[in-house]
Amino acid sequence: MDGGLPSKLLESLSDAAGIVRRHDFFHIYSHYDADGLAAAGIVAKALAREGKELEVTIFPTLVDEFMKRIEAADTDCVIVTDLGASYIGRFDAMKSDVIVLDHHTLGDWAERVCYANPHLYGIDGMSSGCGATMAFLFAIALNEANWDLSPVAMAGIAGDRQHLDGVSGLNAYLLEGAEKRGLIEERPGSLAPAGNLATGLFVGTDPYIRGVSGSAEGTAALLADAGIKGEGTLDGLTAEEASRLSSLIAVKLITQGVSREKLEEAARARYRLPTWNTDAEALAEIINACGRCNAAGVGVAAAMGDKQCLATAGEYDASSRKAVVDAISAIDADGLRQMEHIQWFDSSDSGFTGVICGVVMNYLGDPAKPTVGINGAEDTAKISSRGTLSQLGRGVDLADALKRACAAAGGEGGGHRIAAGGSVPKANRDVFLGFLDKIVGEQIVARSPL
Ligand SMILES: [Mn+2]
Repeated sequence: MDGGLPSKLLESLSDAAGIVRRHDFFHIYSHYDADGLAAAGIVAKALAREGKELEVTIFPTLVDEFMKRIEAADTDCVIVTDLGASYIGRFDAMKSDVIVLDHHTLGDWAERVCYANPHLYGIDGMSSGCGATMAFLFAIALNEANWDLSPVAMAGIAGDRQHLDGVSGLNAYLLEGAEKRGLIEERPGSLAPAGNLATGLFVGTDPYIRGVSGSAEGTAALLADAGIKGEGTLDGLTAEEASRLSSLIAVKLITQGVSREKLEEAARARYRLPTWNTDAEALAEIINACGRCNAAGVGVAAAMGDKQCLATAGEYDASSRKAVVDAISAIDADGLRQMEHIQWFDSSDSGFTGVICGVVMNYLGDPAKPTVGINGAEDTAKISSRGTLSQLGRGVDLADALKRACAAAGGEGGGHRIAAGGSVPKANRDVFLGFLDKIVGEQIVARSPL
């Protein structure tokens, strides 16, 4: 590996490779989103290539109950990806060798654990290095031949939305090396969806186009307005057709109040993965669908390149995309509740809370307030929240707000400043919302000039 990476990171990665060589069996723990499943797939593939045996366990988030399971498992070596930053002290106290490859906000410093996290080197783990990036860097430290896993890591990057503002930091190191090897190709962006246009517009939610997304009539009308007939794909359009379609979508998004910042982001560059015959966002989508459909194992196997699991993952994706677009249309109709500093919706019937939360924040909600989704289908309500960069600029920190509001309501929470989650007893939902509204209000006041 060259000198493009921080020396402290290189040191940890080489320690990790050393630890791997000392053991034959590994237990990998990871997170159930696209980034976490991609990270687990990358580590599993790299270990399998070394002839190692392994087991993978996926958690929706790392909470005390799951931490106790990791502590109780009798394994010589534990590898934790896309999780763990807030439990470093507990990992340190374990008898097994532990490798943590995370990118979440720092908690304790590691004394004994082999720990790699972009934040440790002054690199922003929210934008410039994700769980899959760290897993990939670990994989190439183990063996340079693992560069072919970079497309999976790019899917993890896309899954954690770290490509939106241009690829930077550790992700740029990955992209540059992968482009050189012909494994990832950057393509110019468009507001029109990849693949079949009619299907993509109908089930697409990024961007969510009011009156088009989720509506067969709306989709047909938009394509007719753009003068596009039949089963077109973006690649098959003339330059004039493509630009007419993109402009019509832009007008609709501006009319529904989408910010210029968001519009530019929606027309972001795409990353084609030739060895996977898809693009990074599409691969992230189908891996993510597995986590959401309680089939995390399929997601890990798909990330490892298993053809049959990739096909199954594609089916999960198609059905979940329809459910998501329907749920968002319902929230758009009258499902978004406004509080003073936050806005929230109930997703107990639909699930998909995190995904919906992102779409509502970006395309439908009040851009000034963080969006919160609450799934109260079970006794423990699961919470997702999303903010925007401009909210962060005004002092909003959802990692801190969720951590404190969940704790105050008898639960646990945390994550990133711009996107955080947690859980509370369902009966305490309104208590939680009250605390969260107050905390976010205080964060904004604390930042405001006197
Ligand atoms: Mn992640």
